[in-house]
Amino acid sequence: MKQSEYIELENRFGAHNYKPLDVVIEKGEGVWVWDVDGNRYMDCLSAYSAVNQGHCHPRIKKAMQDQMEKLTLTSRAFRNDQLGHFYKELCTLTNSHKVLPMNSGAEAVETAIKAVRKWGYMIKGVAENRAEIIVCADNFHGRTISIVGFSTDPVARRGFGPFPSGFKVIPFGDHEALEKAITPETVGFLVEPIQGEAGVIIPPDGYLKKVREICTANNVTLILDEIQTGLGRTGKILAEEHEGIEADITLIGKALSGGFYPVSAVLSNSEILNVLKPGEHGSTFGGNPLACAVAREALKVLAEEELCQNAEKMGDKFLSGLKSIKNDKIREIRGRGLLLAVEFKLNAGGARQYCEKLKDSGLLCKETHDNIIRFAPPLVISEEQVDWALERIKPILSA
Ligand code: IF1
Repeated sequence: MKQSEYIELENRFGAHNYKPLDVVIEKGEGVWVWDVDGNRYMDCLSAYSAVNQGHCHPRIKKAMQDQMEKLTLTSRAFRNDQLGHFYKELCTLTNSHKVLPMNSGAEAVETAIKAVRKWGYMIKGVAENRAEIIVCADNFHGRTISIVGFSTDPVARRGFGPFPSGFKVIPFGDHEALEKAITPETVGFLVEPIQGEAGVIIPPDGYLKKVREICTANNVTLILDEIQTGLGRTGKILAEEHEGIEADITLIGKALSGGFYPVSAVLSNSEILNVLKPGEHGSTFGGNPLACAVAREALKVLAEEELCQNAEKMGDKFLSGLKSIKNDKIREIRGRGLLLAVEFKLNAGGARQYCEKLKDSGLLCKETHDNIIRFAPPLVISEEQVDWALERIKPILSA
């Protein structure tokens, strides 16, 4: 079948809630993917940071195959032999006390919202139905009704109301705004350490440290959404480590399975997660043995292949390569680890045209907003592969 026929098929029978680049991928390995015509591309998006370990990592594949031969799903009505090991290994790696397993990132965010509200009523002593959660402008935390309800992106929200109340929006990167917004009814502050969808927006140095202090001083839980920034992407297991802080609740997903399966988790301490009692929260697939086996191996691969270290090293190299590009149309080039972005000026005619050209030269990239290109290859990328990418990116982005 021709690429155009695959595309026609999708367009005819599928909902049109995406506008993908017209490349039909059928195979992936490491940083590479191949389309149905056999053309090879370097994946510079990593499924939005879900394939940090590289496509079809052989060890994760083996773990998944082995587990699926034995047992895939029990539901949480019964116990399974993978769950406890998964909890313990995840807690050890992330320095957490307790885990609540879910599937998608949005579900982890929803879970955190439920947990901090309950904590607010049971422990902090907020009056019933008064709990308030502070979030940031230009946030991206997922697509459910309550999450899009506190989005500031009109496209994400428009036409989907009414939304749950109890959220207050402040600017990102402004700790004074947080201090001012907190009231006795504030139970949590939900924030991304680096805003991904907003265009890889890195807050001022010291922001998270200040935020940590303010939350502690006011008995407000700090909820870090590390679904995109976590698990090695920025050069650390969690991006919070860059400022030497610890969130009260950390959300991870995406690369927790290396892209094999939807696995997410809420990481927290006992005081917060113990407020959820039997029957108050759950998920048919959350914590299933297949998910646990896959995630356990995905975490081992991150640690044993030293992918944080590689992300830091290759990220520095990639960033300095990008920074050598001279083009008046570029506004800023920024990044941390292998989460990088080139932002064009608003009058540059958009980033999509560059993504199309990059695709034709063998790199798959995605614009975010109209004028920003994100570069986020799998963390297994080698020095030669970074050079390969830069050789192609430089002439295209210089033009
Ligand atoms: C889509 C963006 C990335 C996330 C953070 C929670 C979630 C995400 C920080 C929800 C998901 C994805 C979803 C994807 C696009 C994408 C994305 F461009 F929109 F922002 F990664 F950069 N918190 N991000 O980034 O996780 O429920 O999807 O598992 O197409 O919506 P999910």
